[in-house]
Amino acid sequence: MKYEEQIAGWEQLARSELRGEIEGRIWHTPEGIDIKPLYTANDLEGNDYLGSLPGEKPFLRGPRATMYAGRPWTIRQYAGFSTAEASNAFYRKGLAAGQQGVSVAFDLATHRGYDSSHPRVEGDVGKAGVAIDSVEDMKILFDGIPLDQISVSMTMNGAVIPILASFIVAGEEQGVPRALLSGTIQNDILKEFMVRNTYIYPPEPSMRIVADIIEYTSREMPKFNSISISGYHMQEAGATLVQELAFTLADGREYVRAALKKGLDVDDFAGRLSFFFAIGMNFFMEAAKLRAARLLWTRIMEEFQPKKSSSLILRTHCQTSGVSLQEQDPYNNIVRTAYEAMSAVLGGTQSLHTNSFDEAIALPTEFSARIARNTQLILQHETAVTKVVDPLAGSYYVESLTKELADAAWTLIEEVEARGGMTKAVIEGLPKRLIEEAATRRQAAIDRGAEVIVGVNKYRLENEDQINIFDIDNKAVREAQVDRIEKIKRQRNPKSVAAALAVLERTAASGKGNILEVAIEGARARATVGEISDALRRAFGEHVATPKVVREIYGQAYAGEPEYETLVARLVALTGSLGEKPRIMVAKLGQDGHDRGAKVIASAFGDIGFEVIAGALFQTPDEAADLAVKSKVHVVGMSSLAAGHKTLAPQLVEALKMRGADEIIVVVGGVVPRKDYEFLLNHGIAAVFGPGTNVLEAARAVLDLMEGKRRN
Ligand code: DCA
Repeated sequence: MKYEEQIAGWEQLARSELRGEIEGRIWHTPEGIDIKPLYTANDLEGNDYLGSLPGEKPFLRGPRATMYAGRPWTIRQYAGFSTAEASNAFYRKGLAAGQQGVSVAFDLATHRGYDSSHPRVEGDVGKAGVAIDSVEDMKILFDGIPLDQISVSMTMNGAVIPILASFIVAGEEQGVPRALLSGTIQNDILKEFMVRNTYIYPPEPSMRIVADIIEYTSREMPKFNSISISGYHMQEAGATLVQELAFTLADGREYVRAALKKGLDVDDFAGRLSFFFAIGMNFFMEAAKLRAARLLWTRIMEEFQPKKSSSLILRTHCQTSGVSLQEQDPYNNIVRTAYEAMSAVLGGTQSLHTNSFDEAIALPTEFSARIARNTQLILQHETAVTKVVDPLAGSYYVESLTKELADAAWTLIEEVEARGGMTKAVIEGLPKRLIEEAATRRQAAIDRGAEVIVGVNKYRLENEDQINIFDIDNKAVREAQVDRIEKIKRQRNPKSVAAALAVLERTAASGKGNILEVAIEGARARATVGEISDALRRAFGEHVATPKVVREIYGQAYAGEPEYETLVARLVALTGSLGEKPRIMVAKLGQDGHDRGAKVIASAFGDIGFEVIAGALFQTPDEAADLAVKSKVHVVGMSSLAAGHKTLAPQLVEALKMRGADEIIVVVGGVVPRKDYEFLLNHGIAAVFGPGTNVLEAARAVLDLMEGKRRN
């Protein structure tokens, strides 16, 4: 029998089993790729990418010939909290227990270039990462960790200059010359403007900083990866895998161009560009994504005509998905993370972070961090996945997916190109809008139950035991940091600090010279992270984003559904009795730039019928209260994802009171552990919406509160 006839026979069988059309079983993914129930050899027709080998162009099957059979991926757990001392102890324990590389999470004050003593960062110091104010903190952070043997990744973009400069000086003072430092600096500013928001300066000078770092590290630090071009945060913000793939690679292309513009030879730096992707729950598609990423990067790099084949290779770190973790029934997260880790490994990652099961709620405890690390150790040592290179190759499904993802991402990459490249597209806001639309669509699918999340919108437990979570005494950390800053300022030579900062400011303003090179002198003289950042602020100014909210995505997904229509009708009635639309302000306080949740809420509430005022990022409680009063809002919804809620929410309530606006209802949403609810409710917060809250339920609760107020 011919293969075609065999397939026709299968289709007949399938139709009788399904008692209907196979077409009804096609899964229309958010990527716009239709997944069929069966893939056959026919699906490989016209697929030009089959038959390549790992370690060879186009590197689809892996950047190395032997992959994990030669050396397994690096187990690199992202961590950091509280003080440098506390984080150092955590790293050393992790390394002793099998972790193979360090990955530093800095707190948001550091990210945004503020010293811990700055009044704007009171709620942020030491919370979602470690507080680093100077070389002295950096030396403590790596005390007893030999920087010539352990590679260190630092997730830093906004304050990348003072942090990398301090790291280089800390290495020197540890006896490791910069040429021997191995590791990676994230240094990927474009995605900050799109999704992550820990930028400081406007896009153009920010791109110069990226290029200066590539120039300096390619000349002085041959073992150091100058950038980690990151799609991770895009997927976390709601991007589809095609968007993540396309925008990340388009960012990469832009960075290469920025470096070439500095006069560098492509072969001098391309081999030290690295990438970073998220790995979510779509098991095969995620593995295919990494294969497609390598293929497309080779295609992009060939345009620049490098001579070395290493300049064509995409090497990547991956992290399991944070948004796939749930507060409800949290041990399920161990299972989710394990599947995601397996997918990353089958896709051929070079380095991997596995999330801890409690990370939807708080920072990992020692226990949850151990399980996360062991998830990788078990993969490396017990499952035998390291024995064979690219074991998914040849799978009809995975090869088709790889091609479909590559084709779809390429179309989007070319669209960005037609608009003049990624910097322009970012300034115009295209990627941000597309990602926010995708995020809102996905939230609607979850809220409607079209996408099942076990333990959240299906199979939910009636009673949940609370798990132990890790909390940080933010006040104590801040006091310790402030003491150390004061001590450094007493001991350093003020003249050399002032001179170094003046040179730095001039170098930045003039457009000539290398900013990192001169900043190293500042760090050596013990200028702080805040002072170095301020010198650059004086030269470059600061970036201020205007928040925009997408419309008619959430509402459309619910069109005609009774529970949605009932809510809309309640809104209409309340609008009638108020004589105006109910106004809600969505506020982001402190340095927390994670605004996916806030944007989705703003968008959905707008569709339901509220008038939504989107507050700017990084407001202080006083600034938010001013805006709320000026905008005459009925409700303020504060979104908190970086653990600042216990400090900032009560301050917001107080600030409203001081302005005689206690009638404004304040609700808090985001990553708030249950054990903090009572504290917040006792401090004037009317309701708390934790992770996994259905947006319609939140809207209903806000309406109840408003109607209750009106009845009283
Ligand atoms: N056979 C022989 N040598 C190998 C093999 C193999 N099969 N696989 C890897 N190696 C070598 C590499 O060549 C490399 O040496 P080199 O630096 O001298 O070239 C060394 O082993 C380390 O391997 P690599 O795959 O580069 O892994 P990492 O050092 O962990 O780097 C990378 C991974 C993605 C490039 C890096 O940018 C990184 O660690 N990123 C992490 C970013 C991060 O943590 N972000 C947090 C959010």
